[in-house]
Amino acid sequence: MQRCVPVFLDEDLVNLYYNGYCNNILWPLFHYLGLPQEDHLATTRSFQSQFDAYKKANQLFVDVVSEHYIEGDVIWCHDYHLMFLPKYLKERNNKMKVGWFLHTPFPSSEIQRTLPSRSELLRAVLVADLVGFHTYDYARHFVSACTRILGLEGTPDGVEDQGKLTRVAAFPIGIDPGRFIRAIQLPQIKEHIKELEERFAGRKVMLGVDRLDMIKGIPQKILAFEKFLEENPDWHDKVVLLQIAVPTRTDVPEYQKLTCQVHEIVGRINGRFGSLTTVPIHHLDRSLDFHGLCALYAITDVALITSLRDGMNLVSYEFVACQASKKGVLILSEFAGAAQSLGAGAILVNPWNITEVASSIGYALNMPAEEREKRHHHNFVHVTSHTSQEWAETFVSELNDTIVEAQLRIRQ
Ligand code: ADQ
Repeated sequence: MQRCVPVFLDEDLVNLYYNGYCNNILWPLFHYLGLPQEDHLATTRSFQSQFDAYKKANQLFVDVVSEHYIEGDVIWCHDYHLMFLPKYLKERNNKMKVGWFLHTPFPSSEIQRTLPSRSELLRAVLVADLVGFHTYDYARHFVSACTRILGLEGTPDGVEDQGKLTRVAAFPIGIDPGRFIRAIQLPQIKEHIKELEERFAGRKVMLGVDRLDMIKGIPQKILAFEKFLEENPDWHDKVVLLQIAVPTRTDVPEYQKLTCQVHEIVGRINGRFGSLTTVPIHHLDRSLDFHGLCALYAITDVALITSLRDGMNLVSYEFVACQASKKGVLILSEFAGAAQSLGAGAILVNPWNITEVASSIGYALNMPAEEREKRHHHNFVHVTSHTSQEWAETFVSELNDTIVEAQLRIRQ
């Protein structure tokens, strides 16, 4: 059976659709960073051509899906790149069962209102049978955008338009925890863990693992660590921050600027607080392989996740899965979707408040074992019982149920 089928887009379309509308407009907007603010007229013109390209690219996906569709199939559309898919699919064949899931936050309707194509996008998604988000808040924002912008009726189950209900609900994603738990038991990883522990002996290890994206709050995190070092000279050579940042969208000027900014801050802090033999921050601009990542998660005392906004944030889940023996502390942004599931076990912080993050670092590093164990237990139970498999099965089974219920309603 063919498991993956490509959709080919030419370079111009990739620029306008993927780099443009998806990543220059929707991504920042959905993360509360607003719309791009260039010269107004130029923006309007380029906005329209990017939006046209977005619709065209979505049509190309529909062509490929339709070619492979077999009656009875369930079609699950993912993310902000494909918001027109539900509409275009149903236009081709109204019998298709279509679900749409958003991996990013869905912002407050006040933010969504600023988007020039706001109504068209919402209407295109509403054609789906089931619309899913990571958290109840995002689902609520979507329903209120539909009521305020489109004037439709919100119900406890979703959005109603002339008797047709689109079900809207929260489906928090998870990870495959077994994969991480098994990995850290492998002899070669145990060996790697031992090497890392020797390498950082006598120091507490703090860890950040993020794509190098503005939403991940990396500069804010490093500035908070600097403030912690400033205020706690006793810790200077007793703690190290390992920040692993995978470069993304490296051809985009804003991302290049972010990389330079992070390098500059790291250089300054290492210059201020480092010695001839040690530095307080190890910053890597690259991704790690799975085993390397698991070993790092396992030796970490405090994970520091300070996203300014994040749909869920799976790094926090992966860290918890690898901490069965160490029981390290998770400092987590209250603006990550994961804060709603791991909030009782993590230390929640406002990533914009550098002073608060700095004092949370001190609290985490000094936390007594009993409290660490209690917090870890809470998170571990959640991560191991809310898996990616359960997430996918729940979404698909709800999609099937929603369609059966809709058919029953029509017959009544
Ligand atoms: P992302 O923004 O990519 O995903 P996240 O959920 O944290 O964010 O997942 C990142 C994945 O990449 C993790 O599996 C992590 O292990 C891996 N990764 C990150 N940095 C790495 C590194 N330096 N080396 C190796 N691997 C690295 C989007 C949304 C999130 C949402 C997910 C899933 O932005 O909010 O949680 O989708 O829905």
